Amino acid sequence: MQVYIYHTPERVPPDWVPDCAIAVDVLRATTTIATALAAGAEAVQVFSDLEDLEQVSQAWPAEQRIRVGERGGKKVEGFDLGNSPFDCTPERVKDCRLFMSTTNGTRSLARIQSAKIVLAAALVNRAAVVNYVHQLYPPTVWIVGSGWEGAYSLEDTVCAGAIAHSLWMLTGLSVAEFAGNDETVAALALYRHYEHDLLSLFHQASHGQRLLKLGSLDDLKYCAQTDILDVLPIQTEPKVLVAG
Ligand code: 3SL
Repeated sequence: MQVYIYHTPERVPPDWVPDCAIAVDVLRATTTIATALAAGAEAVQVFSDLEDLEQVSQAWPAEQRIRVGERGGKKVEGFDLGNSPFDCTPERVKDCRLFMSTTNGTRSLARIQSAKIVLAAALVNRAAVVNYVHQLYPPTVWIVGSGWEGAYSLEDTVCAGAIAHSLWMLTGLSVAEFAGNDETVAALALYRHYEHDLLSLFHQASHGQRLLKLGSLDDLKYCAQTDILDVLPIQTEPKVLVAG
């Protein structure tokens, strides 16, 4: 198995489809997706474009649809929810489909939709994703961070490093055998440096600071927890994820 980390969807090679691709947007889209599916949501359907989302969700029964829209860290006007994992309680989301568009995370999922296996991962569900990938043992794995509007983000890199680190430990391979690109080696090092203080890294990250200014400290604390949800968000049709 070889693991390639890409910092943003823009960095993904255009002419190559991996055996398995994992989208990461730890602050906060993939954390929210994992939380919603763990709370019993029927599925999460992702959109890059808000108008497409409104049109497609219109065909769904009103009592079973929740429209999640975030731009710049804030809820989109007229939508049911913003992108906080705390909104995804069983009372609110059970048996509902979330129709979701966020600034960056849902674009990463759209970018990797053609991979043979598509997963969404965050720190909260890292172990569930790692165990599944290790059992499957696909020859090529991509971990794709979402970044912020095309730019690198610390929090997605440290989460990609956390996933890669657990997987690497299970494989018993050397770093040279395991790492498909330099980004993977760098993400492993970043994770090992911060693994016992992920929240402090989130405080330093520019998107962490953006969320703190919006009053979302509790979201940062929640998203910094590792392995608390045993849920595997897996794509069953393009851009639709269910609990596997
Ligand atoms: O960029 C994204 O996709 C979001 O996760 C950003 S936020 O954390 O909801 O602000």
